[in-house]
Amino acid sequence: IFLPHLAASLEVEETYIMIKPDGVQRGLVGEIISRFEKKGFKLTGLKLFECPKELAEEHYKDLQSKSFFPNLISYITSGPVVCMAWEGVGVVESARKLIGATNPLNAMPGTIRGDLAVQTGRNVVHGSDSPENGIREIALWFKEGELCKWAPTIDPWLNEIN
Ligand code: IDP
Ligand code: MG
Repeated sequence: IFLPHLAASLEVEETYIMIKPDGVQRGLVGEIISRFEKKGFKLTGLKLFECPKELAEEHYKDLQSKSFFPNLISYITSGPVVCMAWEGVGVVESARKLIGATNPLNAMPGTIRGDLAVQTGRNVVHGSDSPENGIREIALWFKEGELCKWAPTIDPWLNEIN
């Protein structure tokens, strides 16, 4: 049955997903991208990137006062990261669920961190925690022209309305 009231309430969001240096070094790039692809979200930005210290500090500015902040910045800048923008209905919350809890010890099996990581300080992937931060972080990590707004032909098989 077609339910227009449900479809109309669906809101497309965007989220910033980043494979951290440990994920790249461990050869998990394909595995991690695959999980978001298979779920049905739309990739709108993708690049391998060596993150400058200033950008890492800006990205994680809310954690500035934490004792682990210096270690977090050296971790994120220790090697190339994979920057991604993903779009979809409920993508921010959904991606957080796919990623799992911050501490891999608490991340459920089946999640990226639950399956692929051991320690909080080496938890392989980042995902925006709100739609507002999704927009903020994509603007921070991508330049104008690096994002690709496209219409996958499978859209009607994933969403009731496009
Ligand atoms: P999140 O990545 O699940 O959103 P946040 O609390 O936003 O978690 O922390 C950002 C990142 O900082 C974490 O993913 C992790 O890499 C690192 N981090 C957070 N808490 C700790 C800690 O207690 N020790 C070491 N690293 C931490
Ligand atoms: Mg966070």
